Amino acid sequence: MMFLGLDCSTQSLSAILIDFNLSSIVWETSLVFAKEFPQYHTKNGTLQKDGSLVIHSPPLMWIEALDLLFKQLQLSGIDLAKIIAISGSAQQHGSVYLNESFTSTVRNLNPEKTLKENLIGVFSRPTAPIWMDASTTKECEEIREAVGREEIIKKTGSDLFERFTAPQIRKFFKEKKPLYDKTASIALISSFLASVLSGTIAPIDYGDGSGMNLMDLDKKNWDPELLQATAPYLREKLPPLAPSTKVIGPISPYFSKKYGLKENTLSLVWTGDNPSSLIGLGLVEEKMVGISIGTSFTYFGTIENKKTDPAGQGHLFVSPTGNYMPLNCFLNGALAIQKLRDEYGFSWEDFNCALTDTPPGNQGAVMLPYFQAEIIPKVLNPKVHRFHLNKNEKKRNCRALIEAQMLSMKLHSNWMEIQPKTIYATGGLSNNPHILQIIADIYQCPVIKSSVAKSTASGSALTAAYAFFKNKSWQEIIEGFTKSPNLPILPNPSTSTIYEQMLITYAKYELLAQNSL
Ligand code: XUL
Repeated sequence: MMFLGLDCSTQSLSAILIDFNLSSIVWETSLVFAKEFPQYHTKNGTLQKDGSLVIHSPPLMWIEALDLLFKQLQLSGIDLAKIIAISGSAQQHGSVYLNESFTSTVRNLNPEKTLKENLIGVFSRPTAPIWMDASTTKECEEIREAVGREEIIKKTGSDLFERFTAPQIRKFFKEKKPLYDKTASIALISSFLASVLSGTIAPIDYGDGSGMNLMDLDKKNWDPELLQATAPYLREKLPPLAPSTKVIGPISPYFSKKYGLKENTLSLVWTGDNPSSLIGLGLVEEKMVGISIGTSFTYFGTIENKKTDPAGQGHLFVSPTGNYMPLNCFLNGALAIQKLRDEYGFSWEDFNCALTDTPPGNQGAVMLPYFQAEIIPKVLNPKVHRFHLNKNEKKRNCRALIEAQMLSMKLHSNWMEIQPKTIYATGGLSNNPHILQIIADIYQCPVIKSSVAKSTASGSALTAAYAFFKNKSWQEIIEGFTKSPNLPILPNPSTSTIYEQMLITYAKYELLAQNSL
C-alpha cells in the first residue's frame, strides 16, 4: 500500500512515495525551480527586485513542476496502481488569485495538453505573493485598527503579519481593484495545488488557514469581522475550511489518464509545510519540539491547550493531529548563510572550517543578521549589525551568523513554555553537524537529525495514510517512519554558561538596534 506526499516549498517541489506495509520510502525526488524552470527567471524560486519588500512567485511554474514530477514518477517503473492516496503541503501564507473560469477548467483538465496549457487562462493575478513578502505594513495596521490587536491574536492565533494572507489580499484589493473584482476564488498555495490534483476547488485546511489572519481558531471558521476588515465580498471568494485528514475525492482524471495512476486514487486536502513537517518528524505528542532549518528557520512544537504569544511575534496554528502548534518563523535562514558565503567566496567546506576554527561564544563577537527584512524581531529596513566584529573577519562572521540565528530563536521562543528534552531537526541544513552542534550547545539539549530528509513531503504521505486507515492512531502511523537511526548530537556542558551569558548580550544588542531604527 503506497501513499504519495508532495511538498511545494519556496525553492523546489519534492515528493516522497512510501510503502506503508514495508515502512519504507520507495521513491523520492526534488525539482529545484530555478534550475528546472529557468524560463520563469526566478531567484531561488522567487520574483523580487533588489531591495524591494514585494516578493512573489509564478503559480504556472508550480504546476509545470507538478507535471514534470508525475512524468518522472511514471518513468520510475513503479506500479502506480499501488498508490492509494496523495496529499501534500506548501509554503505557508502565499495566495493564488483565480478568475471565474477556474472551476470549470480545473474540472475538465485535458490530458492531451500540459497543465500549463490547461490552466494558463485561470489567473486573475499572474503572480502569487509569498511568505517572504513584507510589503503590507499599512494593510496590517488598517486591519489591526478595525478589529483590535488583542482580539485578532485571540481569534486567529497571531497578530497581523505582512506575509499573512489577509493583509496581502487587502493590498491587492486596494491597489488592483478591477483585478480583485475579477477574482472569483482565492486559494492558498496548498489549496491551489490540491484543487489541481482533485479537479475541484479544494478546502483550505485548519493548519494553513491559521496562517491567514482570517480563521477563528476556536470555531474553525472564517471570522466575519476579519473578512470585512480585509476586503469586500471576501467570504464568497474563499473555499470552505477542513482538516488536512479530509479526503476531497478521487484524483482528477487528468492524472489517471495521463500518468497511469488508478482512477480512484484518493486526493486529500493539503496543509502548510510546517504543520506537515510536524507529522514527518513524528512530533505528535505534547511538548515535542522541532526545528526546521531551510529557506526559513522555524521552531515549533505540539501543545494540547491554546496558548498565544503575548508579544505577538509568534504564531499558533492548528496541527494536523487536531492539537495546537506554536511556531516562530525567521526569514534570515538559509539564504542569509548563502549570502554571507557568496560575499566571502566560501564553499561549504570553508564555512564548516570557520565554524570549527572559532570558539563557542565567538569571543564576544555578535551579529544581528538582517540580510533581508526580518519577521522576528520585525525589521523592515534590513541591515547587518556587527558588535565586536569586523566585516573582514570572515571566519568569525560565519560563527556569528549561526550563533545569532539560534540565539534569536531561543530568545523569542520562551512564550511557548516548552523546555525541549530533544530537538528534532529537519530542513536542508540539518545535514550539517556543525550547525546542529551550535543548536545543541545553545539549548543545552540533544539534537537529532530527522531520518527522512524531506520531512514535509513525508508528513503529507503519512497524513494520507492516516486518512485512509481511519482506525489507526497517529502513533501507529508514524512509528515505522520517524524513528531516526541518527545518533543525537549532544550538548557540550562547558558551553552552557558561555551561551547563557551570550543570550543576555544578544538580547541587549537586539534592543539597541531596534531602538536605533
Ligand atoms: C511560516 C513561514 C515559512 C513558510 C516557508 O510561518 O512563513 O516557514 O511556510 O515555507
